[in-house]
Amino acid sequence: LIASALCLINCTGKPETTSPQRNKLRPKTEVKIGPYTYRSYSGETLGQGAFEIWRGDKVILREEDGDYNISLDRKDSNLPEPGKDITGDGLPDLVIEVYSGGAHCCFEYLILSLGEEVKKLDRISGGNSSFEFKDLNGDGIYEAIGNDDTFAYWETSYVESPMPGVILKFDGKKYVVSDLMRRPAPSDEQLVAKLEEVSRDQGESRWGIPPSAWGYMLELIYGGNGDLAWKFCDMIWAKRGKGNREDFLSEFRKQLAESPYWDGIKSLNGWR
Ligand SMILES: [Ca+2]
Repeated sequence: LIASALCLINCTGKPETTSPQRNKLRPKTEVKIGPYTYRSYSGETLGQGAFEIWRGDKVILREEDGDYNISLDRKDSNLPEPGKDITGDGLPDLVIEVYSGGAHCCFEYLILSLGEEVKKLDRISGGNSSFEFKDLNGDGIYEAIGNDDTFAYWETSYVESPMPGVILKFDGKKYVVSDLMRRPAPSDEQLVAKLEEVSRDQGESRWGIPPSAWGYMLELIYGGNGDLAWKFCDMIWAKRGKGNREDFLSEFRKQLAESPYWDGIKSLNGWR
């Protein structure tokens, strides 16, 4: 009720946060892409900027309450150059990185198609992770490369939290887990070497095993070698596990299923 009441006041006129007294917007970046002009603005504090897409004298798309960046805003940018077709349909695209501010969180990537119409193709929520857009396999369609922060703060501090790498591809409609994430399965020797390394890790948890243990399990799962993750868990548990391993695994699986990439991770591993 409160939300809709506020909307009646603010959604009809200029939103309160952008009124001159509250948050003065300063022009930041302007670039022309075909018939469109992209304009971004900095707010008084980080995370209070805005962007607009103009066609002629009309604003077609506007968003605010974020820090909006395109590749021109950065040297060595992780984003494609404005207007570059990254989806393979021949139409220009624009990737806008949205940063909401705060100590860590949060990055989002808005992918726009700027053809006859402006279309929002997808919005990737990176959470604590930034993403890089790059054509990894040379097919002309850009992959989005980042990390999954589903396990941030899980059973440990932020710095010790594993964040497995993800590679997303555009499937014509949205960004989904790419087969490029597949890694060759480690040999028995490699698994044993990893076991030695992880057993020596000083890191602690209430489960006895260090965060690097489930970090490596995630690395195996995110490389399509999930069945070896359970094997590795047995191995490390025999050395350092505390309490019931099945309880740990059930909590771990529950957290894993929270991942925004869970469906793709399941098919990568042939799990149902
Ligand atoms: Ca395109």
